[in-house]
Amino acid sequence: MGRLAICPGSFDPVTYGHLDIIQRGAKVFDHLVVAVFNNQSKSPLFTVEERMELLKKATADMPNVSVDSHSGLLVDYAREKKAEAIVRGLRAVSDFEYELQITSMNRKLNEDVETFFIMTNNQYSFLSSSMVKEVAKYQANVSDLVPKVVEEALQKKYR
Ligand code: COD
Repeated sequence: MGRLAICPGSFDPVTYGHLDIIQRGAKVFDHLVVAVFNNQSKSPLFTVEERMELLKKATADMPNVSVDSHSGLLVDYAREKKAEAIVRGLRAVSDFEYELQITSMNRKLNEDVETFFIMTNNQYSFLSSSMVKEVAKYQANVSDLVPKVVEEALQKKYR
């Protein structure tokens, strides 16, 4: 079966920043499961099903990547999947404290799963789903920031 890692997130919607992390994570692990969670502190634009659909299309050319969702705790999901690692991306310093909190909590809940961080590609260091949504809402061009399927889905939402 090989080494399995989970790349968790809200992915509301998936951006080129996420895809960069997913692609690089998939090079290191035998299998990478991208798992969509509902982050309680964010009110989502896309449903979990819509977010999964967009992720599936955006990762269709990555053979060792699959897409799933879970509504409970990340560490329980990791245990269930027998994952060895959680993969997260780091952008600016501002991400650090948040990630440190999540990682510390997750480690307290499940000592067996290790979290790995991948530094953002400079090109995407200021890219976030919330900024993409903000910009798309005012009909600005987001084609450099998200795949075509996501661009179209955003246009539909904000029409
Ligand atoms: N460049 C590099 N990395 C990026 C970029 C970019 N431009 N944009 C995003 N990323 C990274 C993020 O740093 C993150 O690692 C990943 O991509 C996903 O990002 P988001 O914003 O979609 O995901 P989050 O931060 O909302 O995900 C939060 C979780 C869903 C992981 C969290 O809420 C969670 O674990 N929920 C389940 C409940 C739980 O277990 N809670 C206890 C832990 S606190």
